[in-house]
Amino acid sequence: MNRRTWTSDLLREVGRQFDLRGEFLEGGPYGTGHINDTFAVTYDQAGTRVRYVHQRLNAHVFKEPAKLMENVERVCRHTALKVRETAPPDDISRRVLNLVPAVGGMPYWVDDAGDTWRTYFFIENAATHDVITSPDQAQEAARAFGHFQAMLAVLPAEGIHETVPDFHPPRKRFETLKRAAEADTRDRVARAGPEIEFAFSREPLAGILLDLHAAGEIPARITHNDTKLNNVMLDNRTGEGICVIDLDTVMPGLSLYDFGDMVRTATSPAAEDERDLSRVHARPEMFEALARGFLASAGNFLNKTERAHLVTAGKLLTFENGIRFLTDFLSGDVYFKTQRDAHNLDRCRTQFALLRSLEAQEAAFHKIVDSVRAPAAESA
Ligand code: ADP
Ligand code: GN1
Ligand code: MG
Repeated sequence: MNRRTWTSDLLREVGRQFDLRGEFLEGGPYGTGHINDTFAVTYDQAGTRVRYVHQRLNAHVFKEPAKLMENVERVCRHTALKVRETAPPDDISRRVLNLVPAVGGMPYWVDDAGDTWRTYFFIENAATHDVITSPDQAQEAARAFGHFQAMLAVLPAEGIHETVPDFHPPRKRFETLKRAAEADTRDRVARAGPEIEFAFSREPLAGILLDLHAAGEIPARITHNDTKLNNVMLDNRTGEGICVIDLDTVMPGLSLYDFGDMVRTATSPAAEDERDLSRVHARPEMFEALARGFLASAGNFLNKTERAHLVTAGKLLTFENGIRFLTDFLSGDVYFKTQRDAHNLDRCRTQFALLRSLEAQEAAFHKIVDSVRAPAAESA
């Protein structure tokens, strides 16, 4: 059976499968994630409106949803304990994702089309931002992601499954691009000539962190692996980065991949799919804010080599996402959600424009890193 199109009735039905109280009032699609189907639903609980998030996992991307949900449950449980140690006692449940169990106690429910659903408390009075407008936002988001990594540092890696095989290794991503360009199954290579040429010209970038890791200079840790800035909730009143979300790719990875994706998503003032490339560039003040925030919470466990490669990581993740969008464009838009023709090609172009801007400012950005001393580290 095919994936079911969403209707209020579908959301009511999903709600009945979870341990929710009260009456369904309304619900609909929510957020701008590229992968899962996310819905916000509102219930009336004895006169109070309470919201939840239902998510239908992307079955094309996540082949083993039960294992993925084991990870998510484990990470939620672990971070809930850690957060209790440092968060204000009257504001704990907004600082961690809270899974609502399905009727019967499982952390998810599988519908008759075979799709997996989960439900979280809706984190109120906070928001995610697709484009970052102030250095404070960048610093807070980076601090929150660094804090998240610090919390995961004490989680035993053995229990964590690899939810998407070869998710980051950029050389593999590059090989996949090559194969897609050679196969040209959708006759799209002709529309992406300059982008393919640019990707090939930057191929050496793909191997830098992998080689350092193979040489034992940078360790694998449990990382988030999808630290785009709209995967952290910032408090609407104080601006504080209160909760890291989107835990589907928490698994062993490199810390630098996480920092690099923040650089990719916070330094440009333009949207990821902006068509006016003159608007795409890396803002030094945002880079500095990211470095400050990340080093404040992760500075105590990063080694010298990691610290020395923060700028490279930004370039690499921007490149990696550029080649992923390009690959998906060439393959017929099978992975990322798209809303228009050539959407993935537009996204690829912004990534490559941002990479050029990062390259042009590389020396200045290194100076920024040198000038940001890791403050006395926060404890996880
Ligand atoms: P995707 O994997 O598709 O990116 P996310 O888990 O990032 O899915 O969710 C998509 C968006 O939904 C987020 O960017 C955020 O705005 C919103 N969201 C997700 N979980 C919650 C939550 N528990 N409370 C409030 N908003 C949420
Ligand atoms: C996806 O799920 P979302 O929208 O937060 C993708 C990331 C990409 C990002 C590009 C599981 O992130 O890896 O970097 O799009 N997530 C997955 O915007 O592939
Ligand atoms: Mg997301």
